Amino acid sequence: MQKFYKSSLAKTIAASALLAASSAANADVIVLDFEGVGNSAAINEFYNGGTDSQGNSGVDYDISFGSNSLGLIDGDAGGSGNFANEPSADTVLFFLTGTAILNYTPGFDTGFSFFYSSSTAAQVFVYDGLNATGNVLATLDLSAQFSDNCVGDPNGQFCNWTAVGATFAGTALSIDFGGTVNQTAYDDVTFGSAVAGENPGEIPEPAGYALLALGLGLLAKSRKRKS
Ligand SMILES: [Ca+2]
Ligand SMILES: [Ca+2]
Ligand SMILES: [Ca+2]
Repeated sequence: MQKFYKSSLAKTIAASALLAASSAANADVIVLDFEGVGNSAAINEFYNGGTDSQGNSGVDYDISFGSNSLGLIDGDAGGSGNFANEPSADTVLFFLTGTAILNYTPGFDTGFSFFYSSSTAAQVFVYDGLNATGNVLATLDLSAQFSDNCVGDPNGQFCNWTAVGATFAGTALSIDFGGTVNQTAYDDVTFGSAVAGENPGEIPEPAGYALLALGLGLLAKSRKRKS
């Protein structure tokens, strides 16, 4: 959390870091963290200017989810999810029944990526047509890794999350998460980059730390001068 008190120096640093980040990053990268989607709610038009099945709405990215795509909140946060250590707490994407297809009507290019936790090996396909039609532009391979080397937070059996991504040529219009129904959860689903969770709107940590160190250095100097 941000502290209530913030010096003007910190504000200037934050503003310049944000400027540097936005000019360097691809503006077309979109990361869906599913925060704000209701527990067991069909995501529907949550990211398309509408709402999920419980009336919640998110940023309008023109991304429409099929009615089988559900939001799931961690049991430790009051939901019914059996997971832990999710990359963005406390909500993830999963599919309970049927086909698991996502349409992105404006299309996206360059790459696709996400974090997943799965109890089965599976494949996710990126298509250049809507509703999983046309050519397969990329295939992402998932392995059964859900409980490898991890514990709950404090509860949750699906506690291991792995980033997976692929680059491709052309324009993608849909994703087929088929074959992973009720076995796999997803978070920080990323369009336009093969690096999951890469968000051009976030201030990069290394720059923040470097500037913080600079600030501390100045503070130390001024203290020396006084003594
Ligand atoms: Ca948990
Ligand atoms: Ca959690
Ligand atoms: Ca999340």
